[in-house]
Parts: sequence; C-alpha cells; structure tokens
Amino acid sequence: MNTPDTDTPTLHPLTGLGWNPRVARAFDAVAGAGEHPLLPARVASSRRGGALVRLPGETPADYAPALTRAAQADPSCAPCAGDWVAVRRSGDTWLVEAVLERSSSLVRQGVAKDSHDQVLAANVDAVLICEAADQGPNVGRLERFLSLVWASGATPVVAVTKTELAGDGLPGVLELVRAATTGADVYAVSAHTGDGLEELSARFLPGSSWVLLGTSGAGKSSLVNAIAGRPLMATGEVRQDKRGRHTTTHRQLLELPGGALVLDIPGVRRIDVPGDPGGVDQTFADVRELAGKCRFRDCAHESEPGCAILAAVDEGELDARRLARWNRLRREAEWNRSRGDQRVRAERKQRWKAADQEARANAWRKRGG
Ligand SMILES: Nc1nc2c(ncn2[C@@H]2O[C@H](COP(=O)(O)OP(=O)(O)O)[C@@H](O)[C@H]2O)c(=O)[nH]1
Ligand SMILES: [Mg+2]
Ligand SMILES: [Zn+2]
Repeated sequence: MNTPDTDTPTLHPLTGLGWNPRVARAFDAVAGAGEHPLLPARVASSRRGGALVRLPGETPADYAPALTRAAQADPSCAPCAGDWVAVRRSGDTWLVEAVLERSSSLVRQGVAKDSHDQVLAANVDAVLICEAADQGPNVGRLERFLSLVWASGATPVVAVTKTELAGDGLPGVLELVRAATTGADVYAVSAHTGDGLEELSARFLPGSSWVLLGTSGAGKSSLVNAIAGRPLMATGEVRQDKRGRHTTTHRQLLELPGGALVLDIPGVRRIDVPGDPGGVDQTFADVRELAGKCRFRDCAHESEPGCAILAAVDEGELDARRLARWNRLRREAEWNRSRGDQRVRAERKQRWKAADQEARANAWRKRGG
C-alpha cells in the first residue's frame, strides 16, 4: 500500500542549494556547541568582513568577531563562495558564526612572497574547464587548470567550446586536448549550434555544485546559458572598471532549471600550480605510470639507462613537450610548497616573539615594575 507521507520525506528548504546529509552532519557538529540558536546558509559571494548568504533567500551577513580573528590569522578560514556557514540573527543583521567543514576547496596559490593561498570556491563537486576550439588549444593552460582542480577535491570535466568554428580542424583539436587530459571526460560543444549540449547537460546533476574555469572569452557564460536554456549570465564583452574589476552586478550562485548550481567566481587570470603536488601527479597520471617502470627508483628521466619515460618519447608514445611541461609543473609545485612552508615558519616565529614579549611584560608587571 502506498504511504505517500513517509515515502516522500519533506525536503530541507536548502535542498535546492545543494544541502545534503554530509552538510547536515557538518552543521550539527557546530550547531550544538554554541550558546545561540544557529541556522545553516550557503555563501553566494564574500568579501572582507561580510558575505551574501542564502537562507535560502539572499541576505548580507557580517562575520562574528571570532570568525574575523580566525580569518585574519589564516585567510583560508574566511567564508568564500560555495561555503556552508552557520549564521544567527543579531538585531537587524545576520552574523556568520562558523564556516562548516568543506568537501572541496579550489585554492589559488598566493602570488606575493608573504601572501596566503586564497580559496576561490568551496564545496564544489565538479569544475568545467572551457577551452575554445578555434584558439589553439593551449594544452599547457589546460594542464594547469587540471592540476588546480585535481588538488581541490572536485572532479574536472573539460569542454571544448565553439566547435562549429573549428571546421575540419576539430578532430585535431580534440586529439590534442584528450592527450593532455588523462582521467577527465572531454565534451565537444557549441553554445551556438547546440552540438554536444545534451551529453554535457546530463552531467549537471540536481544539487551538484559547479564552477567554470577558462580564459575570458572561452564561452563559459554562453555555455551556462545554453545548458540552462535561458540567459542567466551576461556574455560577450564584460564591462570593467578602471581596476579591471567586473562592474556587472548579477547573482553569483546560479540555480539551473535542472537543479544543478553554478558558482560564478571572478575570473582566474594567473594560474599558479598549488603547492599540493597531488594535483600535478593526477594531471600527469600517464607519465607517472611510465615513471613507475623506470629501472631506477630515483630516475630523473634525463639520460638514465632503462628509463621508461625516455623510451616512450623515443617511440613516439609520449610527447616530449608534455614531458617538459610535467617537469616544469612539478618544480613549480615543489617551489610553491617550500615557499608556503617558509611563510608558515615566519608566522610561527612572529607569534612566538609576540607571546614571548607578552610573557616578559607580565613578569615585569608581577615584579611591580
Ligand atoms: N561562434 C561561437 N561563438 C561563441 C560560442 N560560445 C560563445 N561564443 C562567443 O564568444 C564570446 C565570449 O563568450 P562568453 O560566453 O561571454 O565567454 P566567457 O568570457 O568565457 O564567459 C561571445 O561573443 C560569444 O557570443 C559558440 O559556441 N560559437
Ligand atoms: Mg563570462
Ligand atoms: Zn625515468
């Protein structure tokens, strides 16, 4: 017999924003601890000191003092687009009390010497990397994006866009892209003709959160609009102010008609490889597999006898340029990690110094100085 009341559990009001059992557990972990009643919310966009959150209605929220302090010490603790947070009402405003544990985080490497990594988006299930079919493709850039995404915990998916512009060159473009995207699915699409859209759209499952990466003009916004079946994002020339920032105001947490979500984060211009070497390893899984067959465990793949990588290059199985890019990205990841370690050491020293001074001052006061 049908018992509709129990067969269809009531949906959480945040289900449309990607609420799921994992997030519910993460919320329970912080909600019980505090003295105030807390509500879960999802961050649409954030800036220093505050965020726009969805409850599910959109509202601005300030950061509670403890969160502000934590974010000052380590900016990766600050709420970012896609974060699930615990908020509470405080008079006329909302306060973000805590950032819930993330399932993934897309991290941009800090560029300046003392700069911290920046979390671009959190709790992202999949990242669609867009590369235009009529522009190259730039496989080095693809490998960088892939390294970033593999390191984040999200699944990379590649879209070769504007396929109708490539003409007879399309098979060659796809071959180049596939050779550089081990382990990631590649879709050939055109937002203008609709080619390949159905297959790609099927990947946008209800409740899944997506980010699109790719250079400006790659066709990201057009693709989202084509998948949504309506113009959710502005396309073409994006107006920018003097500092190069987008001045268009629009929603940053987009809900597609099929139930998937797109986080519209500011464009990533400079793509540094994260200090997490796992992302590079995963991007070059094919080369790593060869490395496992080298005669010597510490093979540098330069001139060693029995080097499986050099043999693959000789036999035309591995592109020498891909090998060169692997070496470069590995070195970069290593360098970024050591730089991150240096920064952590410097900060620790700074904190010790401050604590030491405070201890001395306390001792001085106790002595009645
Ligand atoms: N011919 C063609 N042009 C496209 C296609 N998709 C996007 N464009 C054009 O490429 C330009 C940049 O697209 P846009 O979606 O704004 O790129 P975004 O900067 O990556 O968001 C716009 O002029 C679009 O009309 C496509 O499938 N075919
Ligand atoms: Mg765009
Ligand atoms: Zn080797």
